[in-house]
Amino acid sequence: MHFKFLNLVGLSSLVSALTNAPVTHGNNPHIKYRATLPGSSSTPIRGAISGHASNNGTGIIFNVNFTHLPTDSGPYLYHIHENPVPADGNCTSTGPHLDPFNRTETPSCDSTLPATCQVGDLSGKHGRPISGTFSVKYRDVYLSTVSGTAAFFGNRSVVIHNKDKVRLTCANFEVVTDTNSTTTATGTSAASSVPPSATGSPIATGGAAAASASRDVSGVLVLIMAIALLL
Ligand SMILES: [Cu+2]
Repeated sequence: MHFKFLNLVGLSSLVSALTNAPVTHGNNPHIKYRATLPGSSSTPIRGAISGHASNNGTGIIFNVNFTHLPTDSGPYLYHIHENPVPADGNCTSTGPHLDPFNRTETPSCDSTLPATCQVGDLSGKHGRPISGTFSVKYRDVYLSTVSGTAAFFGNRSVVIHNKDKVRLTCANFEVVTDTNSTTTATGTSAASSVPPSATGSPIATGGAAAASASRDVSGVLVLIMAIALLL
């Protein structure tokens, strides 16, 4: 009975820790990826999202600028999805959200604990567009521009959903050769002057969560060893 209890505690800690995303480092500040929404006839939504590392290479700074968001379909959601958009533009083909640590959809993302959210759940972590123009800039320390890593987004897509999660528009990230990493897709830096608000998180979130994630992982390793000894 005692062993069973220990196993349950260990397993629940394991599940909890596995959902935490690690902070990414070593991202090249001179590489930028941008996804530009297509000129679709089925939605008026336009705009782009780009991501690049800051000079210290930790995490990714995103510049988001979506326009013409209809007033009757929000608050919207937008995510980085696992697969690229195929040539026919079908957003359904982008598959699920980028979720390399198998956190899955439930419970929904708690923006105060971003390491526990799906890596690709940008609106969950940083706020949902409401209507009109949505222009924000934030750092997400869980995505990466290092090709081949779990949180790499450069070969993936962004999808905007209405409030009922219907996929309205989507676009692929493509590399942008740009040594001036503060230039945004539209050539303006309006997003950088937007103060943190209910719909946008401030720069440099997640430090504490990251430290906690790393403690959790150590704890889990000890628990796994203990479980292995007990079994
Ligand atoms: Cu999505």
